[in-house]
Parts: sequence; structure tokens; C-alpha cells
Amino acid sequence: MTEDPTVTYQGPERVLSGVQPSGDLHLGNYLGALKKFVDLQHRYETFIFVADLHAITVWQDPKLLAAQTREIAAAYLASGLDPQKAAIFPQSAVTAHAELAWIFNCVARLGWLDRMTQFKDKAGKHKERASVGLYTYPVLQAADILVYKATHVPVGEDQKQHLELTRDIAGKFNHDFDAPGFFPLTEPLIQGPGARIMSLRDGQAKMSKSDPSEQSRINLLDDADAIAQKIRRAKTDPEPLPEAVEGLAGRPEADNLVGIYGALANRTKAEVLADFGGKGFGVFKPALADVAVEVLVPIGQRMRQLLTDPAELDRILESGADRARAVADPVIAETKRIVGFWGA
Ligand code: AQP
Repeated sequence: MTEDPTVTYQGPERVLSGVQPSGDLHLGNYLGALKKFVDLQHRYETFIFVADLHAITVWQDPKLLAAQTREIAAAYLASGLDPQKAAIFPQSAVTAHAELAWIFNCVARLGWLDRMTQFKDKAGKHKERASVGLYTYPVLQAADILVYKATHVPVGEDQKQHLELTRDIAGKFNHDFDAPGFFPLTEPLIQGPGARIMSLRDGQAKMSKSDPSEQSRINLLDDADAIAQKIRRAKTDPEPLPEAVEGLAGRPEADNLVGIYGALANRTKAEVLADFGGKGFGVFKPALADVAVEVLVPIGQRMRQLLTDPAELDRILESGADRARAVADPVIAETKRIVGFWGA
């Protein structure tokens, strides 16, 4: 049973999202997530966390995790997030995420989680050896969102199913505990260029931190030579680029590269093809490398510079965590009261 959809949430509009500190950030993370956070911070109350609780669903070296967390914070800042506008914080610093996740573990149904394709992809053939945390990852994600009563969540296409689960959990909680409109039915913000950037080696596979091939992705810390070289070696087909977007059908690698160009240059695929239709990859790839270098190299340089001052990054993360707690703590307190816990 879910909530009566006629009862709507009345609270403020808030944006929340995060990225795991589980490896080097890549172009897909930038275009699918970071670039969108930067735009949204001007329009909404914005909470952007470093998803360290999510990261440990697969093994993370304890000696590296805090440094990886600072690295994601540096990537946020270097991409243009303003810590005066957006609260930037480590997920583990706000304990309400984990508390609400437990309550939601008792709201979500096994059948709902069994349908999550990302678990199947990440656990692979040996799912009995995967952590329980990897299985309940989408429930923690629902808690991340709803502990701020976030109304909008910018993510890449791969997270669509998890956002649907978040709505199901919110609806079921509101219904089961007779708390109409307590949690919002969060809207995913997925549309737009960059929602699904594919591997440079395989136009059918998502660009991913965990792909064993370094050539499959452009990292935010790659220098200009590495970016140009990876684009030069990117898989393509022998045909010239089509004149119109329909001509990209059945050509996943060409489609991906045109999409990347568009997302980086803030142009539609049609506009990119208006310039490059009929031209071969020998012309298009150097132009793509130029635009990628122009956007990404300054971000990488700024990240390196920020990483030279870990104390300043920690100060930003601490102050972001204070702001996050100020919103999350009353929500978890009220949730505990609704559930009926002693002393709540
Ligand atoms: N290829 C992609 N295209 C567009 N958006 C993407 N995102 C990830 N890959 C792409 C978006 O980046 C955000 C943060 O992702 P995450 O750190 O939570 O990890 P993930 O989704 O599991 O992405 P990765 O980088 O590919 O890691 P692995 O290899 O561990 O799976 C999310 O908003 C995601 O949609």
C-alpha cells in the first residue's frame, strides 16, 4: 500500500546528491552529476555529500578513505560548487543517514530490492559473496534523500530505478504510519546532456570508475596529453558522422562521442552535427579533445591546488556537516516519534 497521491508534501524545495569516494572521478560523474549540482545550487537549498557509507559496500582501504573523501570534496569545489551556497559534507558525519536507513530497511520490501539491476550488475556472478550493504544500498540512498526531505535529486540515468524505490519507500512510510505528506515523493533530475556517458572502449557500457580499462574513461585528474590520447584511441566506426541525429542510431560509439562534445560545449547533438556532419573522426576527435581539455584541465588543476590544503578542505566539510545536521536531526527525531520509539 502506498500513500494517497492527493496528499502532497508542503515543505521547501531542496536538492540532494552525492558521489562515492571509491576511485578517481571521471567525465561521466562530472557531466551526469557534478556539473548539474553546480547549476542547481543557485536555485535550491542544496546538500551535496561524499558518499563514504556507500563506498564501504565494497572494500575500501581504511588508510585511504579519508583522503579519497577530501578528493571528492576538492572535485566538487573545483567544478564550481560554492560552500557558502551548498552544504558539502561526508555522509558518515551525519549519523541520521544511517539511523533512517535502518527504519527504511523495515519499510522496504525484499521484492522491491530484488528488482534492483545495479545490485545484479555490481555483485556479478558471485552475489552470495557481496556485502549485505551492497544489497541494501538503495535503501540507504532513500534515507540520504529523505532525511533532508529533498524534493529534487540530480543523478545520472543509472540511478533512475533507485529514485523510484525512494518514492515507493516514502509513500509506504507515509501510508503505514498515517503521516500523509511527511516525506516528499522526490523527483529525479536526470534529463539533459550527460545523463549517460558511455565507455570510450564500448559504446554499450557505462563509463565507470570500476572498469578495469583506464582507456575506457577520462578522469578529472588526467592531463591534456592523457585526455587527447584517450580520445584519439576511443573506439569508433569507419563511417563519417551523420548530418542528423537520427543517423546516430545503431552507432553507439559515435553517438557517445557526439553526446560528450555537446554536453561539454553546452550544445545539442543536432548543433554538433551541424558543424561536424559528413566529417570523419580524424577531424572530429581532435576537436573533441580540444573542448574536453578546455573544460577538464582547469578543473583538474584546481583540484590539485585544493588538495595541497587538506585542513581547509576539512574545515569546509565540518561546516557543511554542521549545516546538514541542523536539517537532518529534527527530521530523524520526528521520524522516531512517528515510529513510536521510546523517548522520541
Ligand atoms: N557514465 C555515467 N554517465 C552519467 N552519469 C554517471 N554517473 C556515474 N557514471 C555515469 C553519475 O555519477 C554520480 C555518482 O556516482 P557514484 O560515485 O555514486 O557511483 P556510480 O553511480 O556507481 O558511478 P561509477 O563512477 O560508474 O562507479 P562504479 O564504477 O563504482 O559503478 C551518480 O549520480 C551517477 O548517476
